[in-house]
This record gives sequence, structure tokens and C-alpha cells, in this order.
Amino acid sequence: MAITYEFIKECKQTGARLGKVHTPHGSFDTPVFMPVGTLATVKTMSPEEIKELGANIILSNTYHLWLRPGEDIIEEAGGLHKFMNWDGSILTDSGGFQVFSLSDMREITEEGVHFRHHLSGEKLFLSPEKATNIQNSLGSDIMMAFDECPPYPAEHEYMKKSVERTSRWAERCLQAHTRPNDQGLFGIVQGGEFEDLRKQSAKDLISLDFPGYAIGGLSVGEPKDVMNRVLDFTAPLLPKNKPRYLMGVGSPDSLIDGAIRGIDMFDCVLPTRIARNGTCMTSIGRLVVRNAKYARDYRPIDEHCDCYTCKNYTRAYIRHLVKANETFGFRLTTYHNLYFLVKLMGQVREAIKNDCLGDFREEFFEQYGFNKP
Ligand code: PRF
Ligand code: ZN
Repeated sequence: MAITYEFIKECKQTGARLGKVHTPHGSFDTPVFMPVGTLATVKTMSPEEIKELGANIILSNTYHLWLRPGEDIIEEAGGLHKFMNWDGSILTDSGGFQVFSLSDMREITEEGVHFRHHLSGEKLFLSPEKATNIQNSLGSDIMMAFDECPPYPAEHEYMKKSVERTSRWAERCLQAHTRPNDQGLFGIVQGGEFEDLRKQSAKDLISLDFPGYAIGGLSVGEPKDVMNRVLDFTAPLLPKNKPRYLMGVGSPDSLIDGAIRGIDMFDCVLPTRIARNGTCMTSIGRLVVRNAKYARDYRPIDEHCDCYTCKNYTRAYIRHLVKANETFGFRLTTYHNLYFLVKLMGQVREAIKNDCLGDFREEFFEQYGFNKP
């Protein structure tokens, strides 16, 4: 099997899982945060910098790479790893979610999704087979099944039809998959906020025996307590000997609360996206470095951070760069935010090892300001 999960231990205080995932491009410790490199680059960062800040797996997108430069070019270059000079692990999302969040005028049929390109207006079609073929051409270590992620809130009746179709699509993805020996295909559990549908979705997908499972359809506008409640009843449905991935979640509080509910993998554009408008994650909450109050502040972004940015540059300097739209400013804030989340996950793993993730959560939330009413 291309992807294997090594379970190490459970935190006695919370039930969070410590583990390791092995892929053809190396291993990573879990729970893990995966930086997002949509267009075969983590915006502003070199692969060497991504490695240096501690990430061993990144995420990229089928939808975007299919539209440009086209998967044929990437395949011809020797695959996505070689194309972008990244020798760590890569997970590609299937395009399912991007079609629903980015494109115009969608029509969903049993066969797949017809839609128009959000910029050019060009007519496009994506199906389970097509999404799988593209990911086989890209050569990612972990591929995702082509799913439907309905908006929140959705009616139970619609969601049931959608979940059943997503299960049939998952089977078609498995059938179309040509490289099961060096690429692992994960199934995606949908079902919105409905316990019966999450159960049905998990059961359908587990019977297909994927090497890993994702929970999709969350962080789509629902309140945090709804997400946590859905995780409470969904994560325990999944096999203990396979990795569990919560898609599109990356705020520090949700990473900790997800790990506590048994999630092993996370990704999100949040740290890199907010970095590019000058917002930094710190141990005491978000810092908007653009603010006038930092104009003469010669301290680092985060006084408790030992990243390259914080060791060498001040808030005043970074504020100046960001306000002047200087690329180097965005590189510095991006580096810091990714370092912050990668380090946070290291702390989460250490707390699981020591059976004290509940205590760590309390302390972190207190510091970060989440406990304020
Ligand atoms: N499905 C897929 N990708 C996703 C999601 C999903 O439901 C989400 C939901 N937060 C993010 N990315 N394929
Ligand atoms: Zn830093």
C-alpha cells in the first residue's frame, strides 16, 4: 500500500492520537498541519524554506493545476514533485470543493459537474474519472476522491441525495485509479450536520477500503460548536488504523479541538492568506502588523517565537514593507505564520506524548484569548 498509518499512542487526558504517516516521499508525524501550495508553490516560499520551517507535507490543487499549466505539462516534467522541486510528500485535493466554491453556473449530474471557468467563462467538466486521472498524472502521494461539498445550511433531503452520489463517485474514483502502489486515494465523508448521513457516508466509504479518510463539508460557514459536535460523532466512525484528515481547517483553536477529537491531518489557506495582508498569528492572538501602533515598534512579531522572521526583523520594518507592498514583507509574515502552526502541532504532539493535551489546550486558549467571553 502506498500510504500507511503507524499509530503510536493516545493521549489519556483527551483521546487525541499520536502517529506517523508513511508515503513514497517520506514520513510525517501526526497530528500535522499541511501548508497549502495551490498552484505548485506555497505562495512566496521556496521549497527549501518550507522544509526549514518544519513541514514535510504540502497540499496542492487538482482544479488549479488542471486549468494551468495543465497536468500534461506536469506529467511531462516528471510529476509534480519534480516540477516544483519538492521532495517531501504532497496531497492533492480533487477539485470537488474548488468547483463548488470558485466556479460559476454549475450543473451537477450523475456523470459529474459542468461549470464555467470563473474568469474566462470557458465551459468545463469535471468527473470522478477525470479528477482521478489528473491526480495520477500529477503523481501526488495522497489523492482525494471527487466529492460534492454542499453549502451550509442544506436540507436533509438534498444532503442525503448528495451523500449517496458522493459514495457512487468514490467508487468510480477507485475504479479509475491507475497507481494504487505509489499513490494513496482517500475517501471523503460528507453529510453536513446530520448524524445519520455522516454514518451512512462513513459506512459506504469504509466498505470501499480506502487507505485513509477525510471529513469534508465542515468549516463551510457553520458555527464552531456545530463543527465540534459533528466531529464528536463522525471521527469515531472511522477506522483506527488509518489516517483521518479534516479538510480546510487551520485556525489554531480548531487544530487543537480537532486533534482532541481524533483528527490526524489538517490544511488551510488561513496562515498564508492572512500573512499576505499583514496579519500574524502569535502566542497571544492575532497581530495586525499594518496597524499604525507598530510604526515605531522595534520588537519582533512574537516575542516568544524563534523563527527566522522573529530572530531578525522588527514589527516596524515588516509593517513598512507590507504597507509598501514589498514582496519581502509577505515572505516574512508567511514564514512566521507557517512556522507558528507547524510548531503548534509539534507542541500538540508533545502534549499527547505526555497525556496532557487538555491542560495544553487550557493554557493555549487562555494566552491566545479564546477563553474571553
Ligand atoms: N471536499 C473537498 N475539499 C475540501 C472540502 C470538502 O468538503 C473542504 C471543506 N472544508 C475543504 N476542502 N474535496
Ligand atoms: Zn516568528
